[in-house]
Amino acid sequence: MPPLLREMYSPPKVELTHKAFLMTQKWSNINLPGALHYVTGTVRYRIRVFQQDRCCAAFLEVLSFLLHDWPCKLIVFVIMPDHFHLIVNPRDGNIQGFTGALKSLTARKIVEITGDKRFRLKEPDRDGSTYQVWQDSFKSMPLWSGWMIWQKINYVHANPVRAGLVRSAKDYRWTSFRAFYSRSDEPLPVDQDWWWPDDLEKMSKAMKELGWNSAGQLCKK
Ligand code: NI
Repeated sequence: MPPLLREMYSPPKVELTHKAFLMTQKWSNINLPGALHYVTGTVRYRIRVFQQDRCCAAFLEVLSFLLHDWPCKLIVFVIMPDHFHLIVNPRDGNIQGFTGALKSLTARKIVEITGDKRFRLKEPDRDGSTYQVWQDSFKSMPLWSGWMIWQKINYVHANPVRAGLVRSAKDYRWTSFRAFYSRSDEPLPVDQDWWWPDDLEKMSKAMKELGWNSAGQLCKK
């Protein structure tokens, strides 16, 4: 193939972003201000508390309350029987803080609602709490390219279908599918605009600090 023609062929962008994507798995749980964050939380012992609609409703009530106090874009969400997934973009980039607040506020509610003794701790925690609802592990992954973001949006919305809970993603009650595609307010509205004005600036600064180039790859020095 003549060199010019070869150049005209589009570079393997997907492969590049895929590499970048694999990197984020290695580099997960980092705060990357200015990026969207994919967050997963799992209930301790995988107790299926969210089979109860009132627990799902309480979770979203707390999330909506938190979003008032903590400026954060909500892109998509799903509440599964024993875990949740969210894509969010907190204005201050503090994903660990935001998720921590969400988990501790929802934990209190879930203990109140279920009264499930399996959440009780044998001894009070260092912070004095007497129960634990969520698994300790914190799982978050920064997303910055369109490819990564759409891959995760589809993954989040496909959760209930893959788990065999519904035939079609739109039929699951505790997901942002209808809010996302039909701008429904039920069960909770999502943000159409995913970004804060200074996100790009923040993200390139953060990437530079991590030694990444704009494709999200580690620069060789
Ligand atoms: Ni899942």
